[in-house]
Amino acid sequence: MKKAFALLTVAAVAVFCVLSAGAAAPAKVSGSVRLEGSAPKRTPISMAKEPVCAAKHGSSPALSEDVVTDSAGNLQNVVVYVSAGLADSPAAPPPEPAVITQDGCSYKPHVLALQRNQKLRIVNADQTSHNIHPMPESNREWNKSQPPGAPAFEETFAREEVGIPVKCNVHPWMRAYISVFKHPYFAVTNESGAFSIANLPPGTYTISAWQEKLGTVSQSVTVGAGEGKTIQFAFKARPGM
Ligand SMILES: [Cu+2]
Repeated sequence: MKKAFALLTVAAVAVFCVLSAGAAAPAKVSGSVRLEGSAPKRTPISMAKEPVCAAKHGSSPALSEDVVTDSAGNLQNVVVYVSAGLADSPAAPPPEPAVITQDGCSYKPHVLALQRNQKLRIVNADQTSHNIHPMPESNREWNKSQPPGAPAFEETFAREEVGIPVKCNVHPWMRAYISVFKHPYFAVTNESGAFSIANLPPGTYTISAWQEKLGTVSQSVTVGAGEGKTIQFAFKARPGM
């Protein structure tokens, strides 16, 4: 009888260990975003008014970045993020800053995502002055001038907000978009339109994809412990976009 009880205890502990290990195993949602229909042609940006930037681009001028696809129609610069389904527990921002660089009178990256209160480091790599000016709806608006050779500076955004437009008060063609999240479950699609959101707690989520010209599309996905799911998003090309 004692032996049987001991065996039962061992079995119970084993089951508990397996269950708790399973519950702790994070899930992953990855996939890609594409544009259905023909992508608009990217147009060259004239930087004649800023010769140091024009010279940086040489014989291949910078191209418009509002819709960027590869030859298969995969969309770059789409922000993919969990928009519903997470427990509302605040996530501490990562210690390393996100970085945006003004280089050749373009913002690199063109689309950036970070956590609220995570530092955003702003770098001027050009031999000219820039004036970075985010235009948020629910965060604090600011704009700062950065002469050539000036040190990088840091700013933060306190509230969740998707697609904050950023302009340069000196160079009207410069445009970037910053998205701020209260959790770490977001990604920006790469040149192949791919994204990956890892370390998700198992659950059912609404995943949204935001593109500056095309808006937002969403879908629901359920991931179990340790599970990886692949999902696809598609935007439809509109005439004259
Ligand atoms: Cu500028």
